[in-house]
Amino acid sequence: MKPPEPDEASNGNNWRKYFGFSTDHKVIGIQYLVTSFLFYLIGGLLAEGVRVELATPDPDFVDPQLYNGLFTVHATVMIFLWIVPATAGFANYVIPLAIGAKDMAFPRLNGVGFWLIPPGGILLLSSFFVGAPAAGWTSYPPLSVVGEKGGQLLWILSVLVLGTSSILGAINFLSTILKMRIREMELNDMPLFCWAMLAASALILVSTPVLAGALILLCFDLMAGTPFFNPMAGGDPVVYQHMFWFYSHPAVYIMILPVFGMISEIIPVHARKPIFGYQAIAYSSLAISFLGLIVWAHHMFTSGTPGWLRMFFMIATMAIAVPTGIKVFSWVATIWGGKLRLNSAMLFAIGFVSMFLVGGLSGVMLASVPFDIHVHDTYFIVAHLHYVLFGGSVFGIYAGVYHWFPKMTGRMMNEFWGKVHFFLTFFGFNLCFLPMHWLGLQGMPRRVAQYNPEFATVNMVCTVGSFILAISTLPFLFNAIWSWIAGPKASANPWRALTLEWQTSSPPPVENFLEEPVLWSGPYEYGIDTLYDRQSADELLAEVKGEV
Ligand code: HEM
Ligand SMILES: [Cu+2]
Repeated sequence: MKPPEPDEASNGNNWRKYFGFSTDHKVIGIQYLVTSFLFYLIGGLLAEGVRVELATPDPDFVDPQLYNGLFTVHATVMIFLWIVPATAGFANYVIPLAIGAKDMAFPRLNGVGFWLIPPGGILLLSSFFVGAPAAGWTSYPPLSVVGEKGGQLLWILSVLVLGTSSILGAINFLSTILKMRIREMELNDMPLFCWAMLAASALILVSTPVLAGALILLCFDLMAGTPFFNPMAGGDPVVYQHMFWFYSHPAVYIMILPVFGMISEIIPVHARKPIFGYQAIAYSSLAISFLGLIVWAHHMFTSGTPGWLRMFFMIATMAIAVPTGIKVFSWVATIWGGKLRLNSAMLFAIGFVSMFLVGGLSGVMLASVPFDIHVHDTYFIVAHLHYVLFGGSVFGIYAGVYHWFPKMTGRMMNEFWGKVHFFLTFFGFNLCFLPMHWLGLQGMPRRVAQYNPEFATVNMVCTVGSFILAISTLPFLFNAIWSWIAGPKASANPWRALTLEWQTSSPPPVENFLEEPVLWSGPYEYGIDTLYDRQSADELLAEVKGEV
């Protein structure tokens, strides 16, 4: 049988369904992606506010209190309203298709998970009207319980709502991946994205409730004057730090593991080679997830943590470099000698590997106690975290958009503008964040609106870089909107990929597959039979379905 025509497949495909409560994982996936991208634009505007302030050494653009609000809300938006929901969007869209399922295990819960995001975002942003939270995205007491109450309360409520959404998503991903695969697909036949989401979801389930606990106690301290964390009333702020980082260190893996998974899907397809070290990549996700739970106090080397404990956390942190290095090595080995298509998806994937590597290396430096004490709370930290979160997660998310856009919309994106987007982003990102390493080593403190004039020139360079970054978003935005409306039609399998989402039409029909998908090969057996590799997408599909 012919694969279904996209039009017939996307029956009832009107734009209104994206604005209502849906139980279709594909609609929900796109809802997550579009919503989180809108929040990314807002978080980016706030970041530009921060960078304009820092363009000159004096606190002259906004008042310092508002500056604190800008970087606090910027960071909170980027983490809880952009990266976490954007990766949930990809997982939602891709995973049921890639395991041959009709939908997620709990479709209604899935809809609820998404619909918690907009109210969470509105709560957070409305804090600007009542005195924005100003204690940083970490909200350490006592700072967070002695300032303006309204904004801080909204911050706590918002993060609680967004954390709940993330937990609901995790329950769904675990159940879907473990229970909904087509019969022939064993765990070791799963696409690596599924392994990564297993590991990330387990982390979410174990760590997010601890954050919720910490925030509820913080809320009591703030509103009712209880003394859990407030030292002025006899509480212990270090306990808050432990509880906060017990979530927030794993959070960096919650943000990066899904992207690791996406990159493991994208690289072999566009390098036309089998993935190097399937099992090593799969199990290293689990190892990262386990180790990620026992390193949180590397954020607290300067919080009076005893020496022997610092030693433990230093060694455990450095150990994470092993499973992470295994992944980086495997991606490079997959690219090595491949028949590369340097399209936008692949460029962003390679950009991801190289930029994440820089962030990973500065991470290993920070794991070392003496070095961390030296650069604690300086711009070195800001440089490090942006190489991981932006050079890592954001580059990976863009790679994912270019790769799965044809599947999601039935249209191809424009390659020329995709490349313009990549090179502007790559250049702007490095111009903005690379010099911050040096600023940090020279001692420029983070989270302060005013700085020593000797840093003025370098800060101006960072600010110019941030403008280029902001501009780099425009070609992407126009490309995505224009291609969605009027891009060339995409076939079912434009990249000639082997995972199951490419066996159905683009976009897929309501229940994903008109006939049971066939597990025709392992997920990454590219380039093994060269004749097979030269076939067109339709020939391939026909052959698989036994029609030649
Ligand atoms: C996805 C993208 C981004 C993420 C996930 C992100 C995340 C963060 C986080 C978590 C912080 C908090 C650091 C702290 O603990 O104080 C932060 C601070 C900051 N971000 Fe971003 N950011 C992103 C994009 C950007 C962009 C595009 C810019 C510049 C245009 C930017 C500029 C800054 C600056 C300057 C600070 C430091 C504020 C300060 O400590 O004084 N960020 N960001
Ligand atoms: Cu950490």
